[in-house]
Amino acid sequence: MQPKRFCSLLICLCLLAGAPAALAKPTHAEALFAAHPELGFPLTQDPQTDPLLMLVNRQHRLDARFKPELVTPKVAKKRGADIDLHPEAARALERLFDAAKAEGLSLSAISGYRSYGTQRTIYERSVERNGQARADRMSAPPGASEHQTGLAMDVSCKSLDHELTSAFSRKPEGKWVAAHCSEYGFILRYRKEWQDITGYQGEPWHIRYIGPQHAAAITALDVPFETYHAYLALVWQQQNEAPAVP
Ligand code: DAL
Ligand code: ZN
Repeated sequence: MQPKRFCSLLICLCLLAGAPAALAKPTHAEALFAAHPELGFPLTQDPQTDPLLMLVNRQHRLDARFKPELVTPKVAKKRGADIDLHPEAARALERLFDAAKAEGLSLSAISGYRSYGTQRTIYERSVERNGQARADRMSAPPGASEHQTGLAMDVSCKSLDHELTSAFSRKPEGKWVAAHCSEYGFILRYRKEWQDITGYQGEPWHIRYIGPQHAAAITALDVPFETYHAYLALVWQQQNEAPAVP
């Protein structure tokens, strides 16, 4: 290449590397923020440090020693299941199970808090049984599971013999959970249409507590938690921007 053309190419590349945000494609969160600059309620805490909004996935992992405060919710469960949860999530789960019961539905709790070590065992077994690629679509490596936060619960029902299967989404219990869990502060964390973002195939049984206000907002926006979390950072930034000096 002629030196002159090479220089022009170099200048172009440099300009692109330092391109202003306007040239870059907006992220989903930025587009969401442009369409919905108001959340509808004020954020009282920085979403990045709010313990109930903790984002845990492969990119945001927990330390092996992380262990939340835990209590055992008083709900129906599979025999022998470990269903401890963070206290606020546990109370909310009790309300959710009571409401389902009042509708004649029989939910069962299958798996709540899991330590780093327990998650490692589950993940390694899944890799052995299913191979790396398949295991990675179903199971989180240690440190990357929401179950370590104490804010996630896997739920099933009697008629499925308490199994965690995609058939749950077609059962009255699964439909009810999908339609009503946000009223109790939970979200369906892994919808199958979001697998490119969450990394996991659909899990209609995995619910995550984030509190009723955020659960209502994210449900209305119909986005995965990864996107909502990034969106909240933009809302927080706007909320805390100093007002312009006249
Ligand atoms: N099955 C979910 C992704 C977990 O292992 O936490
Ligand atoms: Zn789960």
